[in-house]
Amino acid sequence: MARVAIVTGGTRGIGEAISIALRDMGIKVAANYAGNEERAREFSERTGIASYKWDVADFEACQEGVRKVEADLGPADVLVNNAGITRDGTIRKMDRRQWDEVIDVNLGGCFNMAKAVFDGMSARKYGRIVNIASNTVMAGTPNMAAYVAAKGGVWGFTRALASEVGASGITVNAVAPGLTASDGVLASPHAEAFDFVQSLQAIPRRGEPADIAPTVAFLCSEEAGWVTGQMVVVDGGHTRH
Ligand code: 4PL
Repeated sequence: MARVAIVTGGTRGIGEAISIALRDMGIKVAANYAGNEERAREFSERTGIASYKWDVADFEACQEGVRKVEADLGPADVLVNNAGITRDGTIRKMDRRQWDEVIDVNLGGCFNMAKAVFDGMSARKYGRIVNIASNTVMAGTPNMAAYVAAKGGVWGFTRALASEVGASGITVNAVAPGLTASDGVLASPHAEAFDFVQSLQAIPRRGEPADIAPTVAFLCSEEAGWVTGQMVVVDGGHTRH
């Protein structure tokens, strides 16, 4: 039986590349998205991958979304927590609402989705969970404190959860991309940072979503069963962790 994967934020950017990589491994993929229905429709038509709308920051919506995916495709074997947002600004400019939005999606979303799939994975004694972190945790990138804090939380959550669920046949790992030419980055002021960031990388070129997906795909594979609690940095050698 083909495995089933849920990729949050799976219709755009790094998530889109991950959805396609998992599909190409023979996995049945459900690509979650929160906002852009037009883009999700275009993605599904182009890739043959089903897309599902819910907000990962909403605990009940995650429960409902996973129920719907599992009714359509079968029990979830793989979860990629990729959905993420940022609200940038200095600490003086950042307000509490922006902080909460970023923490609720980037970190709360990982918790909500892990809760939604855990009972099923545990009952079947098999699961692969990959959380997308960021190399900003090592770089301490300024003017995005909420984002960096949330991604540091993702790293901690990954290690704690891995310890809890290893005996249930579930691995939990994180992948930390560097600055990547995703839809989100290209639509933001971070698109101006490529030249500077490239000058810090061992490999001096722009990171693309397709550079990130293969590492995620490996950690989602059955063969990766002895790797858990880890964070793999995939950033062209920008940071060395
Ligand atoms: C190096 O994850 O990893 C900017 C924006 N610069 O979101 C990121 C770097 C950004 C990053 C990121």
